[in-house]
Amino acid sequence: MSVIFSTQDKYVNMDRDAFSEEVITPAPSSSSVSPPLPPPSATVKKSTMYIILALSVVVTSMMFAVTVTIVYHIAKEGNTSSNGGNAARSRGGTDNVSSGSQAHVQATTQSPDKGTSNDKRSVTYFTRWGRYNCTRTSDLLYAGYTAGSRYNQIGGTSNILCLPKQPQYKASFPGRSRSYLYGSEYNARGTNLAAVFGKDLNEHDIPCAVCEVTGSSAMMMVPARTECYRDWDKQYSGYLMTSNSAHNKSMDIVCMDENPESISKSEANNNGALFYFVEASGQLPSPPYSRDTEITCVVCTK
Ligand SMILES: [Ca+2]
Ligand SMILES: [Ca+2]
Repeated sequence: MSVIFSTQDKYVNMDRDAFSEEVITPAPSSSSVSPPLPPPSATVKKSTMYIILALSVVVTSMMFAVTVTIVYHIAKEGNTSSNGGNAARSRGGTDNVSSGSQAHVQATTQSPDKGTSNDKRSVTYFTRWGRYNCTRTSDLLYAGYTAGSRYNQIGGTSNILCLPKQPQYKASFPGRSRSYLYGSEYNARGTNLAAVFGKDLNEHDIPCAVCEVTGSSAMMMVPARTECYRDWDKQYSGYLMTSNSAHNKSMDIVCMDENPESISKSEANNNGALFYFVEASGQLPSPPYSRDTEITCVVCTK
């Protein structure tokens, strides 16, 4: 069915159903041609937030890792240059350091060796003539017999030795020796050994002891003294003794302990290396040196 609309009013001849259709369904407006975008849903918003958050975490982690790496390399280079500088200074390098710094490095390098060597390696020794034992401040290394050449021989040695009680031998070929060592005796009959030592040791053989002193590095025997000079420690004092001036044999002069001992059962007169007191004579100033007085001695360590 069709209806007639006024042409004056822009009536047109239209199909009735079409007209009804238009009444039921309004004609699309200009806005319906370009409809607005629907608003983002809540799911889309959350996803975006998660992505942004993840990206932030990744970027922050990367920046942290880069920072840590840079700091590590800077610190490593600092240590390397520091060690290199010390090494160069230890080798006498020419890097720009103050003399004070160089002195500190050298002192630090040398100090352990110096301390160890001075405290633990320093040792000296002396022979205590006329005794089997050592002093309070020394340790016995060995004890034995005082020996030398015989009093009436021209050759041989002038040294006086402290022979150990237990010798160690190598080759043995009897009869080919051309020099001899003898035992020794206190032989100062004319000067009255008993008056000096307080006991009669005439013809008795002489013992000896080799003593070591830890913590000291020097030893000296001072003649004509009973006390040490400053900063030296007294080990023992006694009397100078050596060979008789009228005998053929010249011998070392030794400091015999003021309280001597003798080798057991050595009273027989065997006349090997004979020891006598020593007295001042000749052009030595008198006073203070006096004739007929036994010259003293002291053994000191430092
Ligand atoms: Ca004897
Ligand atoms: Ca004798």
